[in-house]
Amino acid sequence: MSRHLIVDSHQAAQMRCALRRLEFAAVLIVGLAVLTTASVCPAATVIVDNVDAGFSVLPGGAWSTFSASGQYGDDYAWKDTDDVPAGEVEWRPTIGEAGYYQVAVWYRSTGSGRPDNAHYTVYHAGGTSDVYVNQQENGSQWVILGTYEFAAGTSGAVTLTSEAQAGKNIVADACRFASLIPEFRGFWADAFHSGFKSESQIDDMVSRASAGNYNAIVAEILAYKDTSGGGHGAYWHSSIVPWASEVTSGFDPLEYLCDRAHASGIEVHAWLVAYRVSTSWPPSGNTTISAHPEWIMVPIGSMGGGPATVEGKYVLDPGSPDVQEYLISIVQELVNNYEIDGINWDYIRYTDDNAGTRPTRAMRSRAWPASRRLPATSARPPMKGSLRGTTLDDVKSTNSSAGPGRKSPPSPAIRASRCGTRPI
Ligand SMILES: [Ca+2]
Repeated sequence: MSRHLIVDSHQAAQMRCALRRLEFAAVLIVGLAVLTTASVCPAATVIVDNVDAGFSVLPGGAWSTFSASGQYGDDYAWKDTDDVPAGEVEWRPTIGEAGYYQVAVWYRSTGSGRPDNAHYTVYHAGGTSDVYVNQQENGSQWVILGTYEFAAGTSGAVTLTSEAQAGKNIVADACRFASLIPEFRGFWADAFHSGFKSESQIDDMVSRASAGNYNAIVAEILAYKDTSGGGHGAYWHSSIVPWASEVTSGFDPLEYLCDRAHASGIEVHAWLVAYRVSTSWPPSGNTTISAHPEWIMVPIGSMGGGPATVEGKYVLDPGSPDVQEYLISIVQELVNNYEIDGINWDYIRYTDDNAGTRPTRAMRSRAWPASRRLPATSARPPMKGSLRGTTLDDVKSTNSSAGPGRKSPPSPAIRASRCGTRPI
């Protein structure tokens, strides 16, 4: 499965759901400050046992219960197929999210004592489906009735009638509804701790992710666009952003991470801090941004001067088309050369109410001294939409050009979530 996922805090709650369920405490998790939205995880699998509230004996003949090895849970219901009147039972799940579910039933088999034509009826979004099961075999395991679409809620159900092969005892035990909705069970591995700084760290992280049943790693391969400290710089062989200190000509963390994770069936999503550059000026190692101080967002009180920090950091101006093109070039480099499965934009917003430039050329021209103003009559392309939208457009049109030692580029199927900037 290959996809591109562009997210910010809106999807963090989904990740938190996965983290809660899987209790994988050893992973590196940051960005928890944005994990503030309470949410309810949709149940991926619903099992209704004969003792659960979703199980009921419908009007008609009564059913007995019995307990024996091979049952699901504490006991099971059963009925003589010769009983008059016949009886019927029902499993009615509470479906958390509409979609397709694989339906399976559990019964304890005693061989010839069971009917060979137990008649189940599945009530689903597309109507009803009758399924006959030979309860003389395949007992004490999930026996699949098929895959059906269900609406959210309690409109779906499975019933079983005791009308079956004569002289047998039919069993009604548990029924399972397993969602086929893809789950994103990811965690974030930040750039400021161990995790993907060496081959041994990556081996360990992927091993833990696999053991924890994760299917995605969101790795912060670009936290700062300079090299002034640990965790700063690109964690891949970039020709655009200076390399992090751990990156060498012989070790490409992103390439190795993609290799190892994909070998374990785990996706790799590139976590990029969108606009943050550095804590000092000029940004060490980044000659491109150093040459473009007009790309830097400044507090309103500092407009007309040189680069200034916003909340202690030099950050790019989200309203600048040059900035957008610079960031898009980074994404294109990643998509062209690595088998990443998604892009995770972080801090894709203005970080302060009192800083920035309005997204009009005229406003920027007034804000910057003449020596740094944008050309008033340049052939600059028109202001594009959000960085997210620009990313989608540009990455979709990116041509493949894998370099030596790199992976073939993925097919950039892209899914975007709600995210974006807020105006100043
Ligand atoms: Ca049971």
